[in-house]
Amino acid sequence: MSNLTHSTAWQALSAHQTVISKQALRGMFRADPARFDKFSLQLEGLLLDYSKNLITEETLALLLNLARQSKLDDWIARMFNGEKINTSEQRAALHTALRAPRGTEVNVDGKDVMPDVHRVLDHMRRFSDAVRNGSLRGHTGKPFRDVVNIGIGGSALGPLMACEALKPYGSAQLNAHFVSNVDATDLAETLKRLDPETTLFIVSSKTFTTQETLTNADSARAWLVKHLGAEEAVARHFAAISTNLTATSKFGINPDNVFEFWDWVGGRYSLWSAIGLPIALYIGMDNFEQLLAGAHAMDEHFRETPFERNMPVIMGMLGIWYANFFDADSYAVLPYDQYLQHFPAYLQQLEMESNGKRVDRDGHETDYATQMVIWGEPGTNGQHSFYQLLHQGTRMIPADFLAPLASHNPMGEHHAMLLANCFAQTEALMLGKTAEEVRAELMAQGIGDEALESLLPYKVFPGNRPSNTLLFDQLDPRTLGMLIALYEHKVFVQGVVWNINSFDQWGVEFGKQLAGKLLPELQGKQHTSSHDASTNGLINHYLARKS
Ligand code: G6Q
Repeated sequence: MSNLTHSTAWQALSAHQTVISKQALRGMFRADPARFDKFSLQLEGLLLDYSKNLITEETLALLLNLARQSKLDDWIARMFNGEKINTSEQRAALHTALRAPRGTEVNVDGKDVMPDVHRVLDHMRRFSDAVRNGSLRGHTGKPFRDVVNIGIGGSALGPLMACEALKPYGSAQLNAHFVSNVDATDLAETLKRLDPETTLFIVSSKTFTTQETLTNADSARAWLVKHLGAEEAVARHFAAISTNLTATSKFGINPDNVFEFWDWVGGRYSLWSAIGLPIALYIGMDNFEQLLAGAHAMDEHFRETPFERNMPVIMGMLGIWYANFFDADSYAVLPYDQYLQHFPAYLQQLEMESNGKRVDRDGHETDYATQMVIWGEPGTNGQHSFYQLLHQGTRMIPADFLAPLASHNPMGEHHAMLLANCFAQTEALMLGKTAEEVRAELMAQGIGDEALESLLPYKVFPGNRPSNTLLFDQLDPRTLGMLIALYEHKVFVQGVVWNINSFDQWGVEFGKQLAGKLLPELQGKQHTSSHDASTNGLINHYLARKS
């Protein structure tokens, strides 16, 4: 048994689970009319209602004991202070510094990183203003109309999600596009719609060695040069964001268009850095700074607030409750906001790449579960497909429901309907429908005894299915910043309790090596026998069909 599962706090939760699992949320609400007030929190315009969880005040106290036992407060201080908490890569994890206000001091290796952070933000402002006001133009003198971000994973998902989420703040003159996949279809379908004279490419890559990104960037450059008939056009139509300035200059990017960031910014935590340039171009730098300010407000909340009222701590510990004491293995994120359509995909990377690990900080395999599978789709669409399983499947799937109180697109009764669906779903998941209720319903419909009894089991809903609801006034840049930072810190809390390093990603690095190794075999003609039978079979089938 590991120290964690052996610990008093863990054992107390285990014992408590057997008590709670016999109780029903219905009853808990009936017994305590103040449950919403007890189990909800507010930060500015963001409300977290966590009352529809399988918890009592005692549960919460026990969960927070576990957080304390894990020395969460020390870890929070270590992260914010720039300690090298990403031990397997010997790096700090300082995304919080990227959104700290001017005048703050944050040291890494004895050097204050904040002047560099603000130097790059100033550069982003100059560049995005110039592109947006048309003073920076393409090779033929036309203003830019389309920005294509070429990047993958952490160098794409954040900006893609944020540009979609903040569309109401987006420029009418400038469109943002995202090309990630090495499948040429991604680039080809994007370029089909674009005019090379008015297209700006941003090559986003922390390492500037990622196969997909460099391949797409080469092909985009060839397209541009072919259509504009001049190699010099590249200097005006390409910008780069990277920690690897040698590689960007080798690619031929004009140094004035290179935006730097640093190894203490993890890919999936990088949208606050220069990686956010497509966001700044699309919504303007003032709005981008609002996004940073929202995240900073959440940072301050996370750092300063006692655990009992700390949103990321509460959300993180509830996740631990279900993953480790109820054996939940997946978690749904269900935004009732079309603009948040990419939010579940963004969180998939943030959560699963950070905490999808089975070896703890001491190098031992864990004897407890870690990250749950994260998935989701915007409501109400999901209600017409997978919600069936949420209501009546055999698994417990905790869920976060997110919704704005006001729509950017007020139209008839749409928004009231949207919210009615959101609230009705969490209520139904919690309450379920008992056999008595179903019987009464069927009798009222005049269904005869025999038919009624045979139909009854299918119409019963067990309920007791937990959810959080996050409500916010409207999805604006500041609120989005708060939301993203809330989930970043929730992930951190869980990583601390699970005693894992949330900031490395050896599984992703492994994938990068593998593709490079196999490529020459597909490019050649030689029959292969160096792999397992399945892989040999697939390669040889491809080679035979190719020729
Ligand atoms: C993020 C991961 C990964 C990374 C991509 C792109 O945390 O490390 O998703 O962002 O593999 O890497 P580059 O930015 O180096 O191209």
